[in-house]
Amino acid sequence: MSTTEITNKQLPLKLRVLHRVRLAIAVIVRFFFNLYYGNEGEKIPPITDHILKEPAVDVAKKIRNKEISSVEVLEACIRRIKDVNSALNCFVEDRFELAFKEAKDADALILSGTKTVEQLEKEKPFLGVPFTTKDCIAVKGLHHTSGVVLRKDIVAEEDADVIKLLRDKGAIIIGLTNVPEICMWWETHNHIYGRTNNPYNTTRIVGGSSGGEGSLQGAAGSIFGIGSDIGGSIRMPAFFNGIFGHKPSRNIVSNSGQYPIPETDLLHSFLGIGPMTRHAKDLKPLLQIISGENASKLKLDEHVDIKKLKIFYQIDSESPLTDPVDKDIVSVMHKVVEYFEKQHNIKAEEKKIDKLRKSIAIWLTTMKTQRKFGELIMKKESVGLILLEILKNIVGLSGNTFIGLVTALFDYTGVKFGDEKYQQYLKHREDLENVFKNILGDDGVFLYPSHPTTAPYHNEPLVKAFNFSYTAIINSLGLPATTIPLGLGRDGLPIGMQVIANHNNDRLCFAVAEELDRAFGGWIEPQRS
Ligand SMILES: *C1O[C@H](CO)[C@@H](O)[C@H](O)[C@H]1NC(C)=O
Ligand SMILES: *[C@@H]1O[C@H](CO)[C@@H](O)[C@H](O)[C@H]1NC(C)=O
Ligand SMILES: *[C@@H]1O[C@H](CO)[C@@H](O)[C@H](O)[C@H]1NC(C)=O
Repeated sequence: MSTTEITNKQLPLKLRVLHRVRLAIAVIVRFFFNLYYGNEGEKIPPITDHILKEPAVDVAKKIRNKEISSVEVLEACIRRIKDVNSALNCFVEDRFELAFKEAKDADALILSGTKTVEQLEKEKPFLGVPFTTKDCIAVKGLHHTSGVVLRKDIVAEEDADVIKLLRDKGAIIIGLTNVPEICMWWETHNHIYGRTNNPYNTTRIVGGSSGGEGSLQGAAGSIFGIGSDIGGSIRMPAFFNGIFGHKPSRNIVSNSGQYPIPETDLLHSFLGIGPMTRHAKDLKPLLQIISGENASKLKLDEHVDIKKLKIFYQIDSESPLTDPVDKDIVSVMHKVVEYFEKQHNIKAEEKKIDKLRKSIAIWLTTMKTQRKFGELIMKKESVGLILLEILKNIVGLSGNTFIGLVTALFDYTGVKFGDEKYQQYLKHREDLENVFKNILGDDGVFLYPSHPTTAPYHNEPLVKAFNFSYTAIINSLGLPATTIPLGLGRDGLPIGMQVIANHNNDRLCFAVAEELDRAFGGWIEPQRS
């Protein structure tokens, strides 16, 4: 397909005016948020246990080779969690005692010599490695609230499939991290555990919904994390907290044990459970494990020759509903393009995919189901009850978050599940999927912002509601995508981008992530100076 076919037309005047007005409002709003939040924020201490800075695969190797014990690694994680959690409020429930028992068992197995190091590497590649996951992914014996007050006493009776698969390979789950109410907003805050803060600057959000996990991984509180992503819930927190995060290709990783469970096959195809790590090289082995029997579809062992990749990029979604992309992000994406040209002689091709302008409308519409959003967060719901709850919220008496209630209210407006408009958007989704399939082929990757700005102040997403379109549209298309950290911006907050590949070509995303991890420095310890 030639670029001209998909070249964007001049925006209509109405939209250009709307865009200008939005920009003006954004500047004014930023000014007030600056006045309110523009303080130092809370400090977090430096990392003292060096093992926390290492890739999970290296930690696993050291444990197998008896260079460090699993118990020692676990102790380092617990010390770090205790050091940072008062400032970050990212970690919400532990199973430290059980984890200690499992770590001792792992060490005993290694010391017993009943298996060779090679056998252990093959059968239990993450033996003794402590990890964490978000509260909405079931861990037997721990709470499973999804940040919904009505669910505050619910305890999971069984592990989610991904947790089972990881434990089977020797990894040790040590606790849960915070999420937004029902995992449906991009600031992590709920009325059970409160609000989570960004390790690079606690006045900023961590993103959502795997926001507690993003914050904890950014702060190096466990060796790796597992998140889930239906609109950017892995990739936004990864971006805001300076780590790698991968949303797998559709229908590869089992969603069983995640709450809420998607209602339809289409929504299942949007949702992906995936790894969140400080090092790119951990992504592939972790996806290999959590894909279970589906791993073979991804051909993860096949070598990827970077020099043979086709690289495409687009820096703006062209949407009048989102801000222009921050200049630090634009500049670093250009540096990435230059890097591939210099190092690998690949001339990246810029795209202007016009249909991306519809991203947010496509996602919001195709996310609709018969179930009302409010049913997930309220005992009984109707427009009247939602309005009443909003009043209660304003005086601090509601179990629901403000944004949760507003979302429930908006659910009553606009397109209805199954109606003519809905069908039209299904068609738009399909068309856009075909555009991407044609561009990407079997050897293409697409570089695109994970988000247009660095981490906003707390509550600021309320006035930037649609800025998550960059990640959300990729869920609708079922494509694999990895957020890659690329240093810090002028405000000291992480910047980066996402790399997208065709269905089941997750290995191309990983090859690019590993290359750029080496070239651009990857994860940077927060508040290091
Ligand atoms: C997000 O929205 C806010 C407010 O409109 C704006 O300032 C910011 O730059 C936006 N970023 C993007 C990409 O939309
Ligand atoms: C956090 O952000 C505020 C407001 O932008 C700034 O004044 C402060 O210096 C930042 N703190 C750190 C630790 O960078
Ligand atoms: C494999 O994929 C199928 C179809 O998407 C899914 O139902 C199943 O849960 C997956 N299996 C695992 C182990 O992830």
